[in-house]
Amino acid sequence: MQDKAVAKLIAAEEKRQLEGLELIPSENYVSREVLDAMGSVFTNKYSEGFPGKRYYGGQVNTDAVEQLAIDRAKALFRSDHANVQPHSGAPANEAVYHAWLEPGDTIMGMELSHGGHLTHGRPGTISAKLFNFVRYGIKDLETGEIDYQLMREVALRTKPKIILAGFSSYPRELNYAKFAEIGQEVGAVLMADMAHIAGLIAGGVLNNPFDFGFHVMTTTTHKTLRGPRGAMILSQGKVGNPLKAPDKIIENLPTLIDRTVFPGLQGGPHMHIIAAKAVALYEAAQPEYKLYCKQVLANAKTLSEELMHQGFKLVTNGTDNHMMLVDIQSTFGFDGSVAEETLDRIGLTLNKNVIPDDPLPPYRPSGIRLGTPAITTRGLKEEHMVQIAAWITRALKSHNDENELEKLSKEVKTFATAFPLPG
Ligand code: DSN
Repeated sequence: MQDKAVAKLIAAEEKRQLEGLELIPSENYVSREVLDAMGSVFTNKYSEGFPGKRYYGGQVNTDAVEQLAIDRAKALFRSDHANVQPHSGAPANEAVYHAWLEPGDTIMGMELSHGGHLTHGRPGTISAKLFNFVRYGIKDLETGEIDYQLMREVALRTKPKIILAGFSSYPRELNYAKFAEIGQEVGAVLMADMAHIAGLIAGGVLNNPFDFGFHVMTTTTHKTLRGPRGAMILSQGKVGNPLKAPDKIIENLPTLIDRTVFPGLQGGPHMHIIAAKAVALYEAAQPEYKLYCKQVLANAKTLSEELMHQGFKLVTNGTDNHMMLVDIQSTFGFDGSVAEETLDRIGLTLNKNVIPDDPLPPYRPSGIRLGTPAITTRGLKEEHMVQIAAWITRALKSHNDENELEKLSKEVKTFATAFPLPG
């Protein structure tokens, strides 16, 4: 590379990734094939429109590659329609909201400190300025069970046009049948934001909301799905859906969504990223991907049990998926940002995170969030989770002890470099 400054930074980032262990639950390592597609000549092409209907010439290969991505996404998630153009998860969610809602309409989403995402109506966001968000949340912090009775009461009172199931920090399975029941009663469209768990749904280890009558699903493509950074919107467009959501909207949903993505929110799709999405979707349909997903869950279960065994307080006392939330403040008397910085120093990367009803502010919250998708891609198994839990415990117990942190950092580096980076 002629540009030595950027070349140096890329090499340094590769070294950082190799010598540490990635525990941020929304990150992963992509394959060489996904990297190659992202770095391909599709980067050079403008393709406003959709396959077969574009506004520029020269689309023979872009049409084919986008159609491949669409077909693979539909087959993998069992949907009638797929839009693979959203640049990332936030615009994918915006596109669904704007497909048929009017400013002032109501959307029901998860309480943010209980696990909901910023795009689920955090004050100050564009969607929160335009729409009226109402909430559901966790009833029992020991089990993580959602308060479905309260959800129903609020839904009956506020008549949301969308009921949104989904989260970025909730370690349990949602009861999609309950969502569907309430959605049916109030005539809401059922939307699932599956960004964190789409890969695990594709791999068959977690439930698919479409099997419970959901109408729309958004997801990023770079988390458990192990693709490029980007997103997709999957939708069902058959009239006669068992739910009472307005048939006209359901019938037109795919078209409304396509129009909202382009030209509503975006211009030219990123065809190199769409090519890489197609590759990732191919990989997620292979038998070894199912084994990967099983291992992600097995690792998460072992890591959460080991942490609890070491005395950590886990929100909901465990996990059903790939992630766990740990209440650091109540165990150690310091906040999650101190834990994040301490563990960063020894090569374990994770993020500070609010816990349900957190008394502390988001930048210095009580908890941390960690997960197993990336380390499982790296080849780590249950026995390694025991080691990681022990490192976390030792580091946090001696977070002011420079010598101990230095020693731990060397241990992590020696261990991590034995597991080459995929790709
Ligand atoms: N930023 C992502 C996460 O880490 O969960 C959600 O979009």
